[in-house]
Amino acid sequence: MARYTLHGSPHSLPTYKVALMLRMSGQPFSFRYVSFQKGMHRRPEFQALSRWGQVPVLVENERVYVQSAAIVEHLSEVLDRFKGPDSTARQTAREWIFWDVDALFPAVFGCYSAELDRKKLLPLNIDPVIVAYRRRGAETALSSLEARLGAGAFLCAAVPTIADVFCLGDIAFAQVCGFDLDRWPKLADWTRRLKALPGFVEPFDLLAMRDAELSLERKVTRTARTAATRHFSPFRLSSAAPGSCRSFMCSSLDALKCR
Ligand SMILES: N[C@@H](CCC(=O)N[C@@H](CS)C(=O)NCC(=O)O)C(=O)O
Repeated sequence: MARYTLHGSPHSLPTYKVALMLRMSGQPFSFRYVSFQKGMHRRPEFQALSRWGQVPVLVENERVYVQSAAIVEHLSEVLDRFKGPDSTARQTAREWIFWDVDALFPAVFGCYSAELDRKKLLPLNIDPVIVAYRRRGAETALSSLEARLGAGAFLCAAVPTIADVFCLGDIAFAQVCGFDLDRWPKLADWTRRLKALPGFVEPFDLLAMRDAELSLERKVTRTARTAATRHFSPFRLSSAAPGSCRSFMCSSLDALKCR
């Protein structure tokens, strides 16, 4: 049986999507926390692992996989989960995932960093005009999802596919950002049904800012929530070296002082 190790951060939406796919597929895995603040993603051992120096990275036995969308599609094949009933559903799922990477993820990600700023967990000082602009962008993406959801159905078929799992990862973070899904009734219903599936766990109940072994038996809820909250709430801010990271998330997270 294959052994899986996921390298990433609980604040990384793409990391959560891969963790969710593993979890909802009933696949145990090891989590290795990559601390941006400690510059772990710049260390030679991580750079050797990750072609673009980004999380998530999934190691399956000895082989390394990067890019959350490609990882989730690979997991679907090897674990034989959420594949879709036929080639049409599989192609549609691929199209939804590309849409997510293109539209939903950047929109929600922009709101999540603004949310960290609002909670004074990051010294970003984002202009309220920019925050409103980002929230409008996310609302557009959520409305787009709403418009294409049929009553009772999943995105590509009568059964959930990787497209549902992948988009759900971003929707869970949209809720963390305070979006009330009741404004989008079909989206709210779709989210409820997906979250009721075996293995679903909310972002900070699934991953915390520490290494972990996630087995099927593990009671993640209380233990991980406690750990995540402990690390999440009392973040102290420290100055990040400006421009030291290639991505906004990276530079944002670099500003966190994690204990
Ligand atoms: N397209 C990538 C995006 C991954 C990504 O943006 N990762 C961020 C954290 S959420 C990262 O590692 N940033 C560090 C950097 O770019 O230096 C995926 O879906 O895996």
